[in-house]
Amino acid sequence: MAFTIDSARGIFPNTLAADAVPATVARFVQLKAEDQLALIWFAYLEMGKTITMAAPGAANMQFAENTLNEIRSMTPLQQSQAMCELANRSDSPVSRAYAVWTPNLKLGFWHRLGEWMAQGLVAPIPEGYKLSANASAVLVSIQGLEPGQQITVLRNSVLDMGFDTGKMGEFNRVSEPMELPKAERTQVAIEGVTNPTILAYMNNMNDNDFDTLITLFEPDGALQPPFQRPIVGQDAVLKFFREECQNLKLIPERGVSEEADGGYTQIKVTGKCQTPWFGGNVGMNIAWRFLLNPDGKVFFVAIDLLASPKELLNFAR
Ligand code: ECH
Ligand code: GLY
Ligand code: GLY
Ligand code: GLY
Repeated sequence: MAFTIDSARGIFPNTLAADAVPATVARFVQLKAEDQLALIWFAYLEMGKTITMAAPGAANMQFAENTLNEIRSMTPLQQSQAMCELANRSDSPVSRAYAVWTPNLKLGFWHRLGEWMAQGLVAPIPEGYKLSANASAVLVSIQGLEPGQQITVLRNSVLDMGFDTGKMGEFNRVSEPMELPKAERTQVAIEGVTNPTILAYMNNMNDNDFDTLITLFEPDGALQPPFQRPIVGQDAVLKFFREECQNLKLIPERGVSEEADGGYTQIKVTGKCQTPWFGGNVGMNIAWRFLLNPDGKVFFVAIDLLASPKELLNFAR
């Protein structure tokens, strides 16, 4: 075999990812729970001055409603405790419910709590709360990042919360309802890339047509999201698409395509990606590093959040 998943991960090795993101999250998770919650609260207030976050639709939040209402009916002290237990990844009922939610449900849950905190329905961060020196330093680091990296730090910090599913035995993941593929189909154009698999990848992702999208992958193909290990095999990748990729907007701009060993083709594309949470307010700078097998199927694709806009033009090998 010309490539393994592991060797495929090394294609286009000069691609510079935003390593400040995992570095900042690693510092964040070391902070005590009160500091974590207050830090995000301050970051969230500040972000709210310049960019708006879309509220998830009620239908999307239905599976988190019971837990949200439980929290709302608690005393303020219990509310603060429940939030600290989430940050501490403690074993509590709320922390267990949260653990099995897909990322958008987790984010939607905190979005609602944020609204309730602002309205005084849920215990706020105490007036005049003073961050520790470490927490202040982490906040300063976040403030220094570009918006696409800031929202990735926020997202990844929130996904780290809740009880560890690894300690739970069998469980069923709880996700938002699936939407139908879009009737209006996207047609991207990529400067320097005409490969039909790549164009179909972008278009089907944008159209939420995951059943078609997955047919572009070979059965053992893999997808590596930013700062994660590869997800391997059509079943697992399709599950990921359904749970985490609804309503994304991929805006590829340019790329290069070249032959690799064994009849494979390696293609790097750069451009932007928008999340439904922020729409056109935040464009993340992205690279897609594809390795296609001799039949033109995706053997591997890595999605990287780039270190800077300059990286959008980096096709050095
Ligand atoms: C409050 C205080 C108490 C504690 C907390 C609070 C609330 C915090 C809230 C945070 C909300 C954060 C949000 C962040 C959203 C980030 C979304 C991102 C999306 C990135 C997507 C990418 C997609 C890339 C991909 C591509 C592919 O080709 C394949 C698929 C895939 C304030 C109450 C916690 C409310 C909403 C960063 C990059 C391009 C890999 C997916
Ligand atoms: N060059 C980025 C990576 O291999 O992950
Ligand atoms: N508490 C360690 C740190 O935040 O760096
Ligand atoms: N508003 C973000 C979502 O689609 O859940």
